[in-house]
Amino acid sequence: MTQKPQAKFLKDYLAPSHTVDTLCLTFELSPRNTIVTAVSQFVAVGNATQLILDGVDLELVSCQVNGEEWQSLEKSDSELILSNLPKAFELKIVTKISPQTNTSLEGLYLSDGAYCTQCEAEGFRKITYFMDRPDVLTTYTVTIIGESKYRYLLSNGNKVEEGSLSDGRHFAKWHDPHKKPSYLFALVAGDFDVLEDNYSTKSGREVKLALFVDKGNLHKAPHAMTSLKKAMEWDESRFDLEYDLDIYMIVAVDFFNMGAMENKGLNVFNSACVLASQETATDRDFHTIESIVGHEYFHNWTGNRVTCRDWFQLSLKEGLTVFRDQEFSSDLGSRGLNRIDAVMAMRTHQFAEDAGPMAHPIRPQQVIEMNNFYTVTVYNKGAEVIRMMHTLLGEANFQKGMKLYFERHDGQAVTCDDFVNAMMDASGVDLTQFKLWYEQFGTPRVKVATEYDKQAQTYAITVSQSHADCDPVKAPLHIPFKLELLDEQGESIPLLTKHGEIQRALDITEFEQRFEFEQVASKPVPVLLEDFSAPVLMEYSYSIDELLHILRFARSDYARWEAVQQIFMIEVKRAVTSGDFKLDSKVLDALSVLVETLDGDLALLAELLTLPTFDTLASQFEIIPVDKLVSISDAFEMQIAQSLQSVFEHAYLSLQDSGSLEAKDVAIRAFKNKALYYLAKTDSDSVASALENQFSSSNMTTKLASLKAAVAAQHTKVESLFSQFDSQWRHDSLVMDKWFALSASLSNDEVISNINTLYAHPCFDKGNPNRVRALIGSFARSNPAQFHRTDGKGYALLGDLLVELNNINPQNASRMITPFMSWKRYDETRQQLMRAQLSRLANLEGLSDDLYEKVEKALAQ
Ligand code: B3K
Ligand code: ZN
Repeated sequence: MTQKPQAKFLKDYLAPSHTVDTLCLTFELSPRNTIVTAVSQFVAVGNATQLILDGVDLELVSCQVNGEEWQSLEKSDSELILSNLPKAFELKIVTKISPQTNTSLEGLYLSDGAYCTQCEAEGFRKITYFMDRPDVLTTYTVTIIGESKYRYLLSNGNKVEEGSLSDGRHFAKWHDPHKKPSYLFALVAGDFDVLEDNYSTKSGREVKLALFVDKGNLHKAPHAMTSLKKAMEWDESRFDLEYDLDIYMIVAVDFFNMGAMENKGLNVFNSACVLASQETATDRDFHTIESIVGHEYFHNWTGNRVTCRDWFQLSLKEGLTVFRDQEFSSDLGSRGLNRIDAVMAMRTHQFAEDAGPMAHPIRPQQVIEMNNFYTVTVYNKGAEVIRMMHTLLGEANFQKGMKLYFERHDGQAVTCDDFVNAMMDASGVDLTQFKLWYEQFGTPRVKVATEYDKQAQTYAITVSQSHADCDPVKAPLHIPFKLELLDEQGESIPLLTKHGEIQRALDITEFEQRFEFEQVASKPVPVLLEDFSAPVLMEYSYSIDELLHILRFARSDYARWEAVQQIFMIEVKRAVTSGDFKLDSKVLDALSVLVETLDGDLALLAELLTLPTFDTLASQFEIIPVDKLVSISDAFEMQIAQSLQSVFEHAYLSLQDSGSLEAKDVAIRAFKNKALYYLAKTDSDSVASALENQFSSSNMTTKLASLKAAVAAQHTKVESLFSQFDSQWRHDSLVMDKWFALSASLSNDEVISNINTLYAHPCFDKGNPNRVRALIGSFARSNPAQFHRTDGKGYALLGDLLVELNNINPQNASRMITPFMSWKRYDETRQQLMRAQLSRLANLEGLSDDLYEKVEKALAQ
């Protein structure tokens, strides 16, 4: 019997037994027989005579210590243990690997014929035996030898040599002057089209920029290049951080498990996060690309120059870098819209993770498969934790903290505590209690009660925090609680207390705290937890009128959007209990006024007109009333469509974008597409031609919106639009992902057999994570009615796929299992059906560690 996978614990951390001075790697590339020679200089720390190296799926060819074939070695599936070693020695290890059969997309693999690597978190061990842990930093020199058809031979740092070999192959040698951990190593070999550019840093370093894309895709590269230059400039101006090598390369590949990877000087990107033209990509894609290019670039300091001591500290680099990319997007674009995006991710996905079997603190304490912890908790909640520090300290102190962090830790592998300590020491703000955010998991609840005293003209708010759904509960959390008080006219009331005016936020440090505001002339409407100033569930019973007041007057765009979301939530909950699916007419009137006046930012207006997603609504219920939620959302949307039909028609016809990517045009498109979405539901005569008209556009945002509207309205045009799209875009699989996603979200009974047919579509490939996510990910996520069918066919579809993916690509399988993780939140019938799929996986021969960890936790509930 094979042993069950074992968890690793943060508390067991031990510093490495050896340091490694330099590592010289030579790759002789061949699809099934790549030879990797690793020569490194080891020095024992203390008296260690034994060295444990990680290695998986490697064929050991030879192992020499100081030039001698080493006999004292033991080999297992995952380790090579060398004994009787001298204090300092040179180790030469030769291994053989097979990139072609590596479908896990981790280690060295082939993506459409090009060699590429993915080493984070623990993929370097699939390349050679090494101490594959982030606290072993060393200087890399890499020689790549390959056939001449692999025109570009790339690795980290600077190219120091290149040439031809007598057998017709060629080679390139790279040296990275910055010490780095193995997870940041990268190699790429292939033939590409290259977009080149330059950037001069503010201190005058000339940096060559190069973006490598598949042949024929050069016209889709400029946006990523522009984004990169914007990111470099922004990091200089906001964080005073400059780039530190002479070249920065980005390679786009089709087969990639995530969005992108920040390897030093050589980022590898999922082509979906690089390639964009207005014919093939939506405005949303353009935005995402800018933010991911920024994110990977920002890692150069927050992640690469200062890295993590161990993987439990992942949020040290990811939470901080997400915070930085969010700020980048907000400084360059709309702060309000970016905040809405961030909060949606938190409330829809992170709160669900916190409420499920995989709940973990932003610094997990135990892990079986590290790849399972690249989560919304570590990333997005991690970013919220950084944002709270930013709120508590203010921008100036926060920047002082960043500066001190780099002064202290540049070139080191450190912990989350080191980061918080730098913030604390630089600002003088005590963050001792705040550190609990790194330990506690679960979503805290914050209850608010208010009292107005007309005579005394005081307004008191009592804030209490509870942690019933969290673990471990030791003490109250330190919560920055932002708020605005609106008077009857919608003016902001100054927050005057006995101790002076509140500027930034209320400091909540106790289980219950009362604040009293003075000189409040009339009963205010409070905008509580403004800008989602802490990742908590806020409980306060607003009336619809108060929320409409906030919608009209709040200073924060986020708060206005949040007010509408709350209104929808209240209405949905009411409808679930009462069975009356009629939206309050006050709400329809208010929305109608917004559309009529087309007041303010149109992109925000489009968001204001969007109902919370199924998952967001579901998060409000202990047992999710699937069928009711689907019917209520449909009914509400239909009422909005019908009662706003004429204002939508008018707005739709009166607005025209000029086709650019300027914010103004993007906003017009967003709003018009929302209008079309609703108009399609009314099925008026003019709609069919509007749909066709938009569909014929060469702008993908406009075109796709028409297909989306037709799908949501189940319009008679759907079929013909689908087949036109297929024949137009079959040659471009990234565009076809949009088509796969929409095909899977069609809410009719044929969708499952349709998906089974689509598996055979020439563009589809189960080995490609983008395709799988587009088709099956969308089905499970955005087709609740069909995925949760009570005959279990939706669950079986996902279950079958997971069984296959377990062998092909465990990381992707593990990502795709998410919908099953919340099986306990459904009714008895659905619970049993989902449980059956989980048990089927639990009994699978050769279950990967990735799936094992999740399946076990799900079933243990
Ligand atoms: N650091 C990578 C993610 C690696 C995921 C490994 N399973 C991308 C990023 O967060 O920037
Ligand atoms: Zn990252």
